[in-house]
Amino acid sequence: MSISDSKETTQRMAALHQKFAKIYGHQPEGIWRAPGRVNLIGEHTDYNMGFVLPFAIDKNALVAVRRKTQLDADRQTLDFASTYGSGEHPPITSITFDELVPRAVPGWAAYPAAVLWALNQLEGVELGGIQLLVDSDVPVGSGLSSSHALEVATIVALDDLYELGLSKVQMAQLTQRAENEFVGAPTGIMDQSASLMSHAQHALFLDCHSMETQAVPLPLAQHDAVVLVMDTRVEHSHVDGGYAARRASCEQAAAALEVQSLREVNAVAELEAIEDPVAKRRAMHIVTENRRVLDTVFALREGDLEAVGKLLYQSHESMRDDYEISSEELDVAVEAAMAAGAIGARMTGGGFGGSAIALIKREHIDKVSQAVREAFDQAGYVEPAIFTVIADEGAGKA
Ligand code: GAF
Repeated sequence: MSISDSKETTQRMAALHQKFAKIYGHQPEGIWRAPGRVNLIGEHTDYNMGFVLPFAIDKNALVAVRRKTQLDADRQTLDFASTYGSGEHPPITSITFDELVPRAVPGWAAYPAAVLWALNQLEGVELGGIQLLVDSDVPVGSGLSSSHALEVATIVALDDLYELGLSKVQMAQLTQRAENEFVGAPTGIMDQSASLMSHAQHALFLDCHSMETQAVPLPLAQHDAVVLVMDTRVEHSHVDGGYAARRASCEQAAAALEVQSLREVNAVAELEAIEDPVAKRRAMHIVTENRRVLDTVFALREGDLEAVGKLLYQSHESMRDDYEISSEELDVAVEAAMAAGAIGARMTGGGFGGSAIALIKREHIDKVSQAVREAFDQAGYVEPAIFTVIADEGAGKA
């Protein structure tokens, strides 16, 4: 069973239906669901055309949508509302298609708006006004891809309602365009792909160059193991400079090596030709991380969780030392989890805050959680949010 069938989701859906009717005075035409993700390994490799290995988690965005009709007075406006922290009467953000301009929509509404904008760029597609209500339990700013969940829920809803017949790859590419051009975050294609293409109890092995995927079984139950998320509650954002700077360094390194992307570099020795020491270190992470993804897929297929754990920790070291995207809080979480017996641990997602993950034995959940909480307390950090996640099914009609 996946979370989409769970009692909790059914209850959330019923509440969303009711709230939609209350806010907009109509029933929604349907509710669509898109999960957040954890990236097991393969960080910042997506925009280098490399390999990633994320999985969708049992936390998701739900989007209730209704297309406006001739009978709606303001039938050309796009109305967005969210249940998030809004009490009984959430405010409605209304914009016209004329106002649907890159970087012009503030706050969370930028994400569904970005998707409408991206779809409208397609030849032959002309969307009308809609009413949309969002409910999400993917923690915001925690590196678990809350914004992509929202974009993906919106695109699967609109694809269904307008019978656009988009493939999952097209939807991933369109949401990437939405994020890059409309929201202004220069992100890759991993997060939306994970939300769209994942399968329950599997990780998604994605080649970001060919967009080929393989579902890799996660042998967690066999080993009585779980994935623990340690959200540092230090919010991160990809619109800020750090992410773009890493991307620019990778492009600089690729140019120095005269290759299209760092994906084409197979051996670390080839990096000697890069003169700039920072670009060289960044490229070192990408080249070694691509290799670690392939090795992790192999180890998962062999059922060798110890080997997976080692690769996760090596990935963390590489992000801390070569890519320099970790933070003190993430390092403390990872070290405390490892010292308390984790099989492996690493920061996950874009970095500069957000979450780390630990691969642990189920019997160690309390011990590891407690150790991380104590380490945060001693360091004077805010209390982390710690919870286990399961690998869930990708987006669809709820
Ligand atoms: C963020 C981005 F959105 C992804 O595209 C990816 O680059 C990730 O950071 C790092 O692996 O989540």
